[in-house]
Amino acid sequence: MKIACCFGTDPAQAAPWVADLRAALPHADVQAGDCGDADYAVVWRAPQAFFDGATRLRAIFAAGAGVDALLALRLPAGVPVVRLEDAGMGAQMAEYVVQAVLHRFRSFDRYARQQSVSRWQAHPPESHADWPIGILGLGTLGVPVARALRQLGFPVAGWTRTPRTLHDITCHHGREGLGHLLSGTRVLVDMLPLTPDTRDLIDGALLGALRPGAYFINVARGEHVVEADLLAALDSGRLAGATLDVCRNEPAGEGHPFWAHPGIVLTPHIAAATLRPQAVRQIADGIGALERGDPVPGRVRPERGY
Ligand code: OXD
Repeated sequence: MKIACCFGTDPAQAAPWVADLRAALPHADVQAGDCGDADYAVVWRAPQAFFDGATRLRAIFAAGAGVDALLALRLPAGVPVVRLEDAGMGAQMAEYVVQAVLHRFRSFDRYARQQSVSRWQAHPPESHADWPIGILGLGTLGVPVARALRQLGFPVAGWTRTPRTLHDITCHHGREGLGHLLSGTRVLVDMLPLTPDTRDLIDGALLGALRPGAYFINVARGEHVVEADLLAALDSGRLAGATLDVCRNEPAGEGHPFWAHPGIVLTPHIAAATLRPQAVRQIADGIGALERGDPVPGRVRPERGY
């Protein structure tokens, strides 16, 4: 069995993956390079050229959760794409979103501003009930985030394309459901996949439907957000603040308005990193399942886009 790995245009990036996959699948011939006659591909940020010579590919494993960039390529027809399911990312996402929510809920943003002017002033505690949180997307990563926030005592609602039921989380779906979620939300968390339906979803109208003075957290994709509308909502005070782990064009250039905006906390797409040991285990298990003819978790439905 041959496995080809590609992690961007620099072959050195693939080296640790090749080593770990060889250790996990000792009978496989694992190489960095293009697809050629490989049976399986393991990729992240692979260029189109990697797939162009594929002759007998049986599955493509994405070493990440979002497959928008991969699905935008011309992939060999009919070859299944499998993405990582959690693999340690759910816990990281929960940590990131919890800290972002607590930063505002416990007024750490205000205390940081006060420290810069040596002001010792306490603010009265807030009640969790006044901070309902709405999560867009309740997938493999959205659910652990929803549960972590719920455990802290926040009311949590989620929005999905199709109906879902989760204990203790209010679930909305469809266009109408989105309106219900937004009108009751004080902190909106974006955890959606990037698809034609979700591109530019977060615009002035959507932000304007949130409770006045709401906060926005984006740990998904920058392309969901109309950045000029987000800045306008912050500047008008309609939105009180935003914590953004992503932006439309990454990396954000020196002059990007997000860097200097007083209402924005910007981090460089680090909310949930791919953890190689967990990812390699999951990919090796997935290859094993396909070899046996068993179903493999994380299989992408291309018509749906995730
Ligand atoms: C992912 C990401 O999709 O890192 O895994 O953005």
